[in-house]
Amino acid sequence: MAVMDKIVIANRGEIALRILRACQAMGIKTVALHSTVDRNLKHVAMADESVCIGPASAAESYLNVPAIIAATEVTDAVAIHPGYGFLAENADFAERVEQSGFIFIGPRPETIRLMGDKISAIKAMREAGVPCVPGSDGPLPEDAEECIAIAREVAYPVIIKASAGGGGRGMRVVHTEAHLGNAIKLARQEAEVSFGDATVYLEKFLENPRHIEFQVLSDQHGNSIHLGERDCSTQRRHQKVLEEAPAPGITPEQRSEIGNLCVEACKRIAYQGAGTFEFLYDGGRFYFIEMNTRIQVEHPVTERITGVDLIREQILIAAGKTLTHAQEDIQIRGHAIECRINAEDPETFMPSPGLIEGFHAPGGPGIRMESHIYDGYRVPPDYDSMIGKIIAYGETREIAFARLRVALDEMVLNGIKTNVPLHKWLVRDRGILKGSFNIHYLEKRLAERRA
Ligand code: MV4
Repeated sequence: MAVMDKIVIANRGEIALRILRACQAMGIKTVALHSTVDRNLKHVAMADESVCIGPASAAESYLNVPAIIAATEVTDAVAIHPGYGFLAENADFAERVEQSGFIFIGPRPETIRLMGDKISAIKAMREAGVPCVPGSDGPLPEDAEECIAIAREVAYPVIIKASAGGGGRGMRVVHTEAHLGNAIKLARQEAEVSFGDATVYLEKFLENPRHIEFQVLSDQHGNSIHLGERDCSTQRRHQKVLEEAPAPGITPEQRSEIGNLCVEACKRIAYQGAGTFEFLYDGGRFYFIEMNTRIQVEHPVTERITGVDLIREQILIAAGKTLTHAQEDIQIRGHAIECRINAEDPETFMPSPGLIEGFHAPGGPGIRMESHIYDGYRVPPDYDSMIGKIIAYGETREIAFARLRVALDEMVLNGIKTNVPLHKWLVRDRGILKGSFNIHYLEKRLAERRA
């Protein structure tokens, strides 16, 4: 008997296919929900059932809560997997799923809500002993003088962030006291317009940090484990481009120190499911900034170096099973690097949807390609431009890069523009190969290339 009878996949593209494969391997029946333009998705063809839930516009399909609940009811499924993006971190959706009598494959709605509000997330983590960035430790007060005093205490430069924000939206850096008042005013206005919540907080601005995140799994019976970290510093405009695990230069001692703090925090808040603790890493120290309550795009690098199937674990946890692995079972072995393949112009980064006229996936030892594309598939213009990921593994970081270079050269993907040329350049870049980068590295190298 399977742990669940039937799961609805409320997502599209590569992650929908990834979830479908996990379900099939677990003997779970699948329902693919899709928009009108997504009838030709690979996982739709492979699923036991499929339901069209609306037009191309995500607001009317992948974000259409009544349509998703109705489709789950008519297909008699027991659970909904939200994937990433869309409704994955929407607490109201998770609540509606539960109220309708279905299992939401993810954390409890209260946990999603707690972490969605960045001030409450930081407060919870600070109380749990997770190191955070020095800052206002709560919302900035209305009073200008009080704000000035807080910023002075923290010391410039500081950053103003929207509590309802995250992922880089609604932030303002302030270098001197003369600019503080105006920056707070503008940040509040932006936050109100973007999120309908003007609450902002302040942190010390770290100038050249790396972005390192820890993967956790936590079941409904008080068991939590961490699966080490990923370095996601190589990004452009808050879009990750290359991710790797483990993070270059992080020692086993640092890994278990921070990993164990994340585990303790999970136990304390009774976290359920897969999650990610995001840190900035600067001057040899970790500073918690946000928690993601979803499965992430870059989860395969962690899967590759730990041997854990994270989607399978998400489903088992949601079914009420205990974690498959104890912390002592988790060993980090080798190195994995992921590059995100986007349908976009490699120079301008403009989306480049259209017909894929020739596709040959790379392969060989240590190469995994996660993609829903196939010969004759048309990439629609309506959604995110990511069309797949190549994950390269090696016993060493050098071997992983060598295999990734071969895989990128080997892949054939014609008909549309992609960022593959950008990746071919990056995997030969001195700074990337040395592992000497931070969150600004890619944008600096792109500016140098233009000059
Ligand atoms: C910061 C920071 C520097 N200091 N917080 C951007 C995304 C959001 N998750 C948090 N972000 C940042 N927060 C302090 N106190 C710099 C960034 C940041 C960043 C962080 C991670 C990855 C890429 C980034 C790019 C620009 C700024």
